[in-house]
Parts: sequence; structure tokens; C-alpha cells
Amino acid sequence: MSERKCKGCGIPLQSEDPKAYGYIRKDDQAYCQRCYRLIHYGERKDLGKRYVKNKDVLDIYEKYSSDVIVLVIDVYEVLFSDISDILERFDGHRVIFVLSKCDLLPEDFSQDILQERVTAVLKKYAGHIEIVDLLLTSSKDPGFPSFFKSVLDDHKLKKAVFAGRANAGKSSLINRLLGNDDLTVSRYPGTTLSDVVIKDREYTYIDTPGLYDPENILSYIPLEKAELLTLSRSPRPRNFQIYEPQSYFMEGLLRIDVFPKKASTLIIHMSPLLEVHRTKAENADRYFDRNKKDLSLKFDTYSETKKRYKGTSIFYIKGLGLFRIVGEGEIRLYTYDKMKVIQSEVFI
Ligand SMILES: Nc1nc2c(ncn2[C@@H]2O[C@H](COP(=O)(O)OP(=O)(O)OP(=O)(O)O)[C@@H](O)[C@H]2O)c(=O)[nH]1
Ligand SMILES: [Mg+2]
Repeated sequence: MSERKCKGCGIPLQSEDPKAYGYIRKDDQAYCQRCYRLIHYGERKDLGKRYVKNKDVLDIYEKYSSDVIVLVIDVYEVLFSDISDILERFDGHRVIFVLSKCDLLPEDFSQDILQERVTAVLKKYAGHIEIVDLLLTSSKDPGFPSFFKSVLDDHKLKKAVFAGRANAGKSSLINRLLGNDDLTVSRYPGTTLSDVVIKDREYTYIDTPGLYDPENILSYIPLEKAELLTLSRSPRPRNFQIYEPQSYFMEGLLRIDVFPKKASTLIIHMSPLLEVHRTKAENADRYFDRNKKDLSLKFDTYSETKKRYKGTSIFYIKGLGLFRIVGEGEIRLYTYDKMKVIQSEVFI
């Protein structure tokens, strides 16, 4: 077994077993078969299995515990969900927060609201985590690499460990700092398999595998379907005026039944590849039963959540996106029972 590691995902390379992780055909190959296929053909073979356990990720963090952590968090998560579980893991650490994927926020999203929310979330942890800085970024932000390095310089830091949930954008971010595509990135959670040490002149970056997120719908759907959900830019909102009870289906991922007391508007901010089917609420069960076999995304078990709304209410489902309901009435939501529907206080 070779001690060399794959340049894209960090897995130790080996040439004995083509079916096992880290396989290379020739000793001089820098990328394992899985990365090679992913980079050149977008193949998803092997990705379906969850390879890295959270315990192994924590062991990697332990290995670099004296270095600064660059905690990469999807900006939607900070705004609309609870990130305390991930913050607790970095008790006692020095942390640079990087909120990623800011390009996916609605174009007119208020920077003040973002600032306010992030400050409130971090304030709770200020006594536990040493917050070095808070940075916002997106893949469409060409000035970020030099800005990031100036932050490292200001704090006399030469080495940084990139940590966070799977799919948060850690490897993409390091690639941007380096100005290359050396690390393997993909739209599927669980791409990076071990720690990868990267030199960038006087700086050293450590890429790490992401922490598994049981609340993200991407953790449950077949990976070849992930492209239906992932966004490359802020989705155009889809609006529906509602005067009588209506049901809205997004494949078998989400069903929203709206019972308006007053005329209401449903505004969906989700992938445009996810079609919305509408039917009268009284026909919804029959509609679902009739179409179930043709749905490409569905689950075995659903749970129902009832909520009253008045004014504007926002609901967020990790990995799927969010919707707003404006008006007054009641909604009933049906989703996979492992998914959490989060009613948010943040307004957009
Ligand atoms: N729109 C947008 N997409 C991004 C951004 N950064 C990363 N992505 C996408 O997010 C997905 C995940 O990116 P990765 O860099 O592989 O994420 P990771 O955190 O390294 O994931 P793991 O290795 O699984 O832990 C890819 O489809 C990226 O193209 C961003 O700023 N904006
Ligand atoms: Mg990665």
C-alpha cells in the first residue's frame, strides 16, 4: 500500500483493488480513479456510499488543533437554520468564519439583515470560540483570495484548516485561493475523503472531509438526482396567488397544502429544475397516489406539519431551499420524516 495520497480528495492511493477507494492504475497517477472519473466524466460511481464518519473528521481536526480553523458555512444555514451543533464542535478554537455561496441569496437581500443575524448567532458563542474574523464570499467574488490572505497576514497566520459541513464549499474555496482546480469538488456531499495539505507560497491550507448533515435532503436522495436541487445562481422566485385551498407538489420531496383565510401568495425559492404541480387541496391525496410511481424523487415515509400564518412566514428545508407564504390561513407541509421544516424569523 502506497503512502501517497490523492491530490483531489486526500484518500491514500493504492493499486491493488480497483473497486476500493484510492485506486490508481499506474504508480505515477496523482488522482484516484474516483476523482479522475468525477473530474473528467462527472461520474457518480462510488459517491453514493457515505465513506467518512464524523468521528474521523473530528480526529482530523484534532490533528490540527493548534491551527486556525476556517469554518465554511453555507450562508442559508446561518440565516435560516440552527448551526449551534457545528459551532459547539469548535469550542476553544480560533476560528475565521467564512459564509459561502452568498451569490445564491436573492439579489435584493438586505446586507443589514445578514449582518444582524450573523452577529446574533455568533454572539452566543463569543465566550467559547475565539472569533478571528467573519468573511462573506461566493464563487463570483474575484477579490476574495487576496482579501483572505490579507486577513491571514493581519493575524500573522500561515496555516489554516478548512472545516465545515459536507458540501459547504470548502474545496472550491481553496481552489479559488490557489487559482486552480486541483482539489476535487462536486455537487454531492462527501467528495473530500481525507485531509489534503496544500502549499500556497508561504501559506499552508488543509482541506478536510465535510461533516455529514442528517438534516440535509441531499443526504437522502439518489445522488444522480442531486443536480435537480443544486443551484448555480439565485433562483427566480415562483409566485402563486391562492384564493381557495390548493396543494403544491415538488416531486415527492415536498407537498404544501394552503388553506387561505384571506387571499394569499406562495413564493417558492427553489431550483427551477424542480417543477411545481398544483391541484385543489381536496384532490391532493388522490393526485399523489395516482402519480407516485412516476415521481423521480420520493420517500417511503412522510410527516405532516401544520402551521398557521399571518403576514409573511418563511419556511426553510435544508438542501431544498425556502418558500414564503404571505396572507393569512393555515398550511400543511408533507416532507420526508427525517427532514426538518424550519420556520424562520428572518425575512427576505
Ligand atoms: N453557487 C455557488 N456554488 C458554490 C459555491 N462554492 C461552492 N459551490 C458549489 O457547492 C458544491 C460543493 O462544493 P465543494 O467545494 O465540493 O464542497 P465541500 O465543502 O468541499 O464538500 P465535501 O468535500 O463534500 O465536504 C459544488 O457544486 C460547488 O460548485 C459558491 O460560492 N456559489
Ligand atoms: Mg471537499
